[in-house]
Amino acid sequence: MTSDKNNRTNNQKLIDWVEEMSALTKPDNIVWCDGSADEYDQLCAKMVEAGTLTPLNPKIRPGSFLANSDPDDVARVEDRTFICSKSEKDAGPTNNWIDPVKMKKTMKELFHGSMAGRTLYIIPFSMGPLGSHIAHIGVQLTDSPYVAVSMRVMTRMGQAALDVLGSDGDFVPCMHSVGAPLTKGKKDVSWPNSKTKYIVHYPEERSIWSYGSGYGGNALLGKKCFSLRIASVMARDEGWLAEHMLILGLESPKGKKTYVAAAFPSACGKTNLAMLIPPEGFEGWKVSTIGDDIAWIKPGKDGRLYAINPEAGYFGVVPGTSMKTNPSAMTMMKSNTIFTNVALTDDGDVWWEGHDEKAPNHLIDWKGNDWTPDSNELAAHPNARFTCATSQCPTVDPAWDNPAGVPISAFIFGGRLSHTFPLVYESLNWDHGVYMAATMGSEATAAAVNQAAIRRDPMAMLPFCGYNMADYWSHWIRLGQSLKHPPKIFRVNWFRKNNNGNFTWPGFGENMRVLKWIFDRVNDKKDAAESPFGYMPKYKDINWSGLESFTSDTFEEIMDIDCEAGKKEVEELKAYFATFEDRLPAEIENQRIAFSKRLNEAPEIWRINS
Ligand code: O2Y
Ligand code: MN
Repeated sequence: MTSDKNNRTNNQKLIDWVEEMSALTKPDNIVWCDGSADEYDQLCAKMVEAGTLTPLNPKIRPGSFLANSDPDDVARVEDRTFICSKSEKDAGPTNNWIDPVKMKKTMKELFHGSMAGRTLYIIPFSMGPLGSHIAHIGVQLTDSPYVAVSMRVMTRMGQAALDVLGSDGDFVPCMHSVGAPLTKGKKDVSWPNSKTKYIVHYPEERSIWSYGSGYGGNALLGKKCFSLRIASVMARDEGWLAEHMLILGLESPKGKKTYVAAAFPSACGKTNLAMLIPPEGFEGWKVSTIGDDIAWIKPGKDGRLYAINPEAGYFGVVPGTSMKTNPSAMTMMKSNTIFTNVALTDDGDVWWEGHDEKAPNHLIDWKGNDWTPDSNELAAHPNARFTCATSQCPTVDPAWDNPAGVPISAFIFGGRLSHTFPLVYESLNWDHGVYMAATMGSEATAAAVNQAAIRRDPMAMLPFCGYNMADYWSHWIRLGQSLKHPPKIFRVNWFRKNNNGNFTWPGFGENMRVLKWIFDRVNDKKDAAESPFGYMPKYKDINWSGLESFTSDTFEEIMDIDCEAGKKEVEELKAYFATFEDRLPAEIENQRIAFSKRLNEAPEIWRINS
């Protein structure tokens, strides 16, 4: 075993941990990553040689690569993700739990010798601007060079993070192995991984052990594992919020700037909303991007909440991205981008379903096979991704790297619901807003027909909350009640369908019209109607300039409330809440009862225009 430059830090906890983990995993080499451009280039060159990366045509996509993963390693593995708190009840009914002592034994057996024949990369990183009081340090150990280069894009990685850590700073240890030891003389594969996969979190210890996968959220441990599952526990204990939220800035033509944070379930277009381009009718308005996936939010001395995006890059879904759906993302990925699991064109560029250009006559698909438009297979995997630095985002907000964070004036929660739920509504108060967020969800895609059951995804945190979901609701309630200036809370639903089964709302850039009403509400314009769901805009309260074809009658289709359907929702929630037993906060059940009362007192159909 060779080891280089392990004098980069005098943090004894880190040195001891690296020693212990390298003794366990037995790598051939150890590399302390410095985060430099040279190191990145060398690792990419090594992966090109190994067949993991294909360089793209430098005339079309300078500095860019294509990676094709193993077809069995293409997404987060929720059924293999565990929250190993000491007590099962602390993980709650929505998480997989195994006793932490038992799980540690399993992990140690799996990691024993797992890096033989490979290099162990030590990756110090900061989640959040270096030195920010909202940021935290992690260190990932991994035997995957793909993870090492991805972490350089997605985090502030390398020597600068070690400098912030100092000699006695604390860090979250993130242990990762693809679980494919290389025996001497055996030829490596381009995407090593193991059929056995475990993504394990120890909330009390604040540590992560991930085994067997080299893909995305399973392997880039700063993202979902640290910034959401472990950070949500840190946030509960320390009085802040770690959320699955984009953060965007809205600036009026008069220069008034307001920041909002928004949570949507995975694959509901968060990146598109975060980079929205205002449509015709919004001349002089600007939308700017702080982040597209995760927000760390802490109370400030002035009684407001301040948010940072802990990440420094995007790991965005590619299929469906086009100049129509997200021109900013298209611009962003023109250079210096790692694409994973998209198709390769004959001239060395990339292509995916939903691209502006129609499919070329020939491609190499994401599995490495010849592909033509007649093929029955998809050219790109539906969860194909681009990895790209935030600094390349054309709509990046000037404050994206500000250690102080940005003040949050509104939280927006959305799901994918074809009926009952209006385009937008605002909570009556903080507790009601927490109830609205706790009960959000989407219809299962396959069952997206009328009145299909809702798969609840509270605050879009179902796969990401590192502790009991009901305790998490209590934490939200307590935190909001302690704030002098809590943000207002909104629910949106871009997906309501009309009687013909078609989406009524055009979405994408037109969502600006809803954001503008939210901007007005938080900036003290009071125009709204009070419905059983909450405060709602009347037709006249929305700017329709540039979308005059959207009439007041069409607006009714997505704003009127069927109170009978609302009552069914209240009943469904009774059974759902019962699964949380004695951990359910009384405030949440009280909100359900109050909602039921409002529905009972309302007409069968509550009409926005009456
Ligand atoms: O499959 C993966 O590992 C990607 S999941 C992902 C990636 C970026 C942002 N959000 C998500 C998500 O699942 O919410
Ligand atoms: Mn996400």
